[in-house]
Amino acid sequence: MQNLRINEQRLWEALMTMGEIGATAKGGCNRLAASDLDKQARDLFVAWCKACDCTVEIDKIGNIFARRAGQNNHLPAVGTGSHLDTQPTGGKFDGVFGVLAGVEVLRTLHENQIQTPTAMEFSVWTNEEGSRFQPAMQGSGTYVGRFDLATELNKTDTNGIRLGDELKRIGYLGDMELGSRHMGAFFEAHIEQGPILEDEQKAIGIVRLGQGIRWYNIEVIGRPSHSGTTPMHLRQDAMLAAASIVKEINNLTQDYENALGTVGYMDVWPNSRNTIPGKVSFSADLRNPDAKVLETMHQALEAICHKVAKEQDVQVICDHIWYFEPVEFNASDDVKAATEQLGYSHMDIYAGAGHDACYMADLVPTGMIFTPCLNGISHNEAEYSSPQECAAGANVLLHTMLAASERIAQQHGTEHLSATTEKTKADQVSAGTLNEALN
Ligand code: HGY
Ligand code: MN
Ligand code: MN
Repeated sequence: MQNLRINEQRLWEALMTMGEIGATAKGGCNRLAASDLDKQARDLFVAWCKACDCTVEIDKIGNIFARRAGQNNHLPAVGTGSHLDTQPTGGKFDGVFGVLAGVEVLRTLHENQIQTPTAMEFSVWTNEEGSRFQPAMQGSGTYVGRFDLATELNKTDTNGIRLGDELKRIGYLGDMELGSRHMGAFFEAHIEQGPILEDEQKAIGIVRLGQGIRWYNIEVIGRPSHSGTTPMHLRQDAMLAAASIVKEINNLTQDYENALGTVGYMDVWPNSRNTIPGKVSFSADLRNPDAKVLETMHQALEAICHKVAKEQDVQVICDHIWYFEPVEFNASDDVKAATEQLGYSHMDIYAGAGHDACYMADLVPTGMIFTPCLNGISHNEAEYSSPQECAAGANVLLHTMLAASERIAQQHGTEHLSATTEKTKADQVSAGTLNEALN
């Protein structure tokens, strides 16, 4: 088993085939959550898994679970997975690499007819990106109980279309209960989406922590008025106020180590060049690996909104819609052991982006495997990871999952054994009973 390796070429072909679904002219992917393109990608994933004798189930928020049976299917399974939805100008690797590294692990086990001690589960999580519907990691967050199912299914996109209706339309509004998979460990492979592994020339990132995230919907309400007849001192200019807040968000990040602040979405009303904007709605994304610093940044943002409202005689509504608390991955050492066994260069790192594994860590021992990406670029059509880098990540995933499966079987075997040992002292339980109990 130590010499088992995934098939680099087959993984690359899978990535390029999946990348054709929603392909953009600049070589990226535009495959928004619960869109027809997302359906096509999901269907392809399901077909690939069924071709390797998996059973497939869909839960009530559209998460997909493909299960490959093991020797003892009563034991908790080892899971892996990521997401297939992309940013509007996304790449071929964000999320997709983690899903297809899982498929490549599946194919490697299948073609070598390896029966793993436990079942293995390969998953796709709904709307990890949080671009079309908010928040991010919506499917995994709802699965672990961080979000309310009905509330999330009622979320709408900017055209007022409901997530629940879209999942139904694309055939992925399942009936499986959330949180019901019997898993004992979860691992997610993902491109780093930053420059560190490339700069440090490391093949693998052992992800120790997922940083904290706070998202906001901010609405500035001024007074629409004629751009040619309204003196500057009489204006209630929603755009000027919004721009002041955007600039202040950038300034506040200078005050704290590792602080990040981004305004990525903005909607202007009435959006006419000769009318002073009456209303500007925009997003704010604050991040920090330290929960206390992120809380201080949150308070600073609220103070900025009050200050601008007062100084510029506008109304500012700052709606804090999502808080993701920094998370430590408690199965990172499994990833490190497999990486060292395989001889790949590696370093500890923390995740700047959110990931589905960040929520799975609520339920089971969880780890993440990072691979480098070219110039640290992501959420960009130029996103790129080489076949060799992808293969390294998938090999680490394969051996991390195999080791976890062995460990779970031993743990349970030991429990059974210790239980049986207790019983043997009392009533001579036979080996047959042990096998019966394990199977
Ligand atoms: O926002 C994030 O970090 C991720 O791309 N959903
Ligand atoms: Mn991602
Ligand atoms: Mn992303």
